Amino acid sequence: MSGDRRRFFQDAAFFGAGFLGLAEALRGNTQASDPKTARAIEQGRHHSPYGNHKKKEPPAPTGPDPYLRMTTPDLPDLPHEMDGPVKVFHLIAEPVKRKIAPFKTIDAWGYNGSCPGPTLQVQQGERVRIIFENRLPESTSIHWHGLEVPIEQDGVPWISQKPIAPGEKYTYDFTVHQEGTFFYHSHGAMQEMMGMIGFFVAHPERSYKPHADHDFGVILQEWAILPNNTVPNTSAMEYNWLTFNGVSAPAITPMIARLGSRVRLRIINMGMDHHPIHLHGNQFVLTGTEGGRAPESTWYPMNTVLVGVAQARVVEFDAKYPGSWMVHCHLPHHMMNNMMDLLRDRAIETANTTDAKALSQMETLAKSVPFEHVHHSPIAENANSVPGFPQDAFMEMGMDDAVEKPETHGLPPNWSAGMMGMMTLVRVLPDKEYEEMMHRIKRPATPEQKEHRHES
Ligand SMILES: [Cu+2]
Repeated sequence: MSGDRRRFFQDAAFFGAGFLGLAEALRGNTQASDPKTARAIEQGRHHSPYGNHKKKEPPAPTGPDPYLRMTTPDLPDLPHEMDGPVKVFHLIAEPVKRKIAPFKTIDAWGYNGSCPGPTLQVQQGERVRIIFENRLPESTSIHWHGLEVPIEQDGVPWISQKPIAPGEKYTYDFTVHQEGTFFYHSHGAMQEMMGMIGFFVAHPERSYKPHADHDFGVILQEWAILPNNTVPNTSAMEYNWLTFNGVSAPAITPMIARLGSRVRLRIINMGMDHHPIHLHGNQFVLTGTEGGRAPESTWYPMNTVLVGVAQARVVEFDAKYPGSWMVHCHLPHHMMNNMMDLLRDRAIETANTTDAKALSQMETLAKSVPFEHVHHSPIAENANSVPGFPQDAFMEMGMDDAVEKPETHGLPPNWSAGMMGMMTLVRVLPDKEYEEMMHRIKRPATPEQKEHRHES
């Protein structure tokens, strides 16, 4: 493989896609309950057999949440309003443009302008009303995965309800008597693979023990998107883009934890593959599944947790060691993004074009994007004579500036070259650095500060 050829494939990995706009801002909270919905509730169609009548009064509707909220990096929370003791959410299914990497925006489907959808957070015992609107071009419904709801609320087309037609609204209404890590998703398999999933977290009535200081959520997804395409192939069985919360490394926002704190990490999977999620430099315990909290007697040390399809896994660890610790899927092909640099040699035959044509095309594209390939890892002089070369070295493409955000402040130069696919960091910071980081996150770094952003 000539240097030019290699360079072409490197470029193709990042420039091959369309240059579409940023994901739309979160939309929500705009719909009012319609008469049909109100009537349905009055008629008791949504009555819970789990007996919210037995429950004591839900938590007070005003004031700060009585629990530690989960943070979902790169995804918003869905706002709510209170109708008496009922927590009311407005959830809208719609097409979404999602920027999964600095130069790759895809046409996915999601909720309220976000893919995956925004996070819903409630407390055990609360009654919720989700006023749902379908702005997709086809029918859909919402399934509340893991939640013990009345059959009318189960969200399976034709079994528990009629499909919700385009333009229609539907109200889901139930009492959350469980605690744990749940999710909502379309109950159409292909719609799931277009991205239609989100977190539904039920915080316990009484805090978990031991107490956690940080609570993070990660949604695992895989996508099959051909070069120069923006629409995922939902019938594919092989994937070339792997995301946490709808973003591929190195664009995934690192999680920030204070040294000495206890960190909870909730991971859910709504894809076609299983993902062994590994944490560097620490041991964690499995404290919960998609069914809720696990008894402490079942906890044992581990550092890799297999998150199967439709499962939730909750792990906790004490952040005893300062540093930027990787959290990543350990399947080798899930630690990469689009493997177009390997197209010609190993996988798919590219379009029939000459090197000259291809290079000219790539040069034109490269000029239009402020992105350069620098910081290649060294290779041996005889590299080209060694069978199997190249493997990883030439895939390392730093793009620190393109993915810079307050949470990446202080990472060593070219940090982004080592991060691809399902990969992020838990950055465990001592008090002073932690406070500075929190300040920076609230107020993004100024250009002057940016100049001094790297550790020496
Ligand atoms: Cu994986």
